Amino acid sequence: MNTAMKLSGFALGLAAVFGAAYGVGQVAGPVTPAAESRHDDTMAGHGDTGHGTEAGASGRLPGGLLVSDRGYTLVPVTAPSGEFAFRIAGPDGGPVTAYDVAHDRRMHLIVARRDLSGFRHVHPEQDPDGTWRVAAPFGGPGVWRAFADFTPTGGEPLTLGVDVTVPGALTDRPLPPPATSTTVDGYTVTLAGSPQPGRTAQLTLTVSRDGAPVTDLEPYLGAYGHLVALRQGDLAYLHVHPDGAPGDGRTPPGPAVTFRAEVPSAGAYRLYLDFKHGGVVRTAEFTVLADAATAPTGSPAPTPNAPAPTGAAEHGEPGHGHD
Ligand SMILES: [Cu+2]
Repeated sequence: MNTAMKLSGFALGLAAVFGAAYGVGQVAGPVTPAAESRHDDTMAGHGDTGHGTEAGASGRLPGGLLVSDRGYTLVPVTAPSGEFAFRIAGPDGGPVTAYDVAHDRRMHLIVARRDLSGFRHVHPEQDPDGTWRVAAPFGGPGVWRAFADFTPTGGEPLTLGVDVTVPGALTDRPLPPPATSTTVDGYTVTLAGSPQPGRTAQLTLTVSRDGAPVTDLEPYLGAYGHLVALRQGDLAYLHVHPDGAPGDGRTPPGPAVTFRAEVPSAGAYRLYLDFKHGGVVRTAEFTVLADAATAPTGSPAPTPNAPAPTGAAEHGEPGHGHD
């Protein structure tokens, strides 16, 4: 199978899942509904017959909101101090031990603090009994959301989420304001495009260093970039992969990496781009507003559950863009 087609199809499939959830969000959440959004024909290619009927039939939520879905449950288990361990209980109640490889790994664990001020993407090791273990994935005290992103063999791709509290002094950090440029570790990453509720939007991230475009990005987990979006307020999870793949003969290794993403509602989202260069994986972060047309420029608060920040540069590290 053509890898590029497969990756593209995967990303579009995720977009379709978020689209399916959109109708649910309209009913359940304090979100701004987009007027009668319509799927384009790429969605039709996946057999989508319209988001209303699909949402009603599947009842699917965005990824990461559920600790148990379609018979699979994320179960944290007791672990030595600092380590995070969990297993996935399958439909028969026993631990799942067979997983498909997706993007080079059988298990992707993404952790983010509930205030979106910390993010890591790690790969746990599996014990023979099915328990997954990873050393110290959490970046400090607070309430963290742990997302297990995996495909059980014989099943569909799933993202389950669970809260994990790391004891210590808690500092709630406001979400940085929206920005289209950020820096991390001497790299500047710019964002073109903005997510649209209920519609597939193109997001292009361009990497430079010292003013020069980076044209030798390295493949990381089978792609030149991985983009995770988390919705402020409930951390609804979206993970998309770029158009094109390393070695497909048409995808240059930077400086631009293009994604197609569909978010389930208006609101504020934090985007995390993982990219690899010089043998090191770095994460560039952005705050973006979906449905920016209805939100005042510079305000990250288009919805009642998105409080305005009281200050900038609160995350205590370089790499966060601010206006
Ligand atoms: Cu991963």
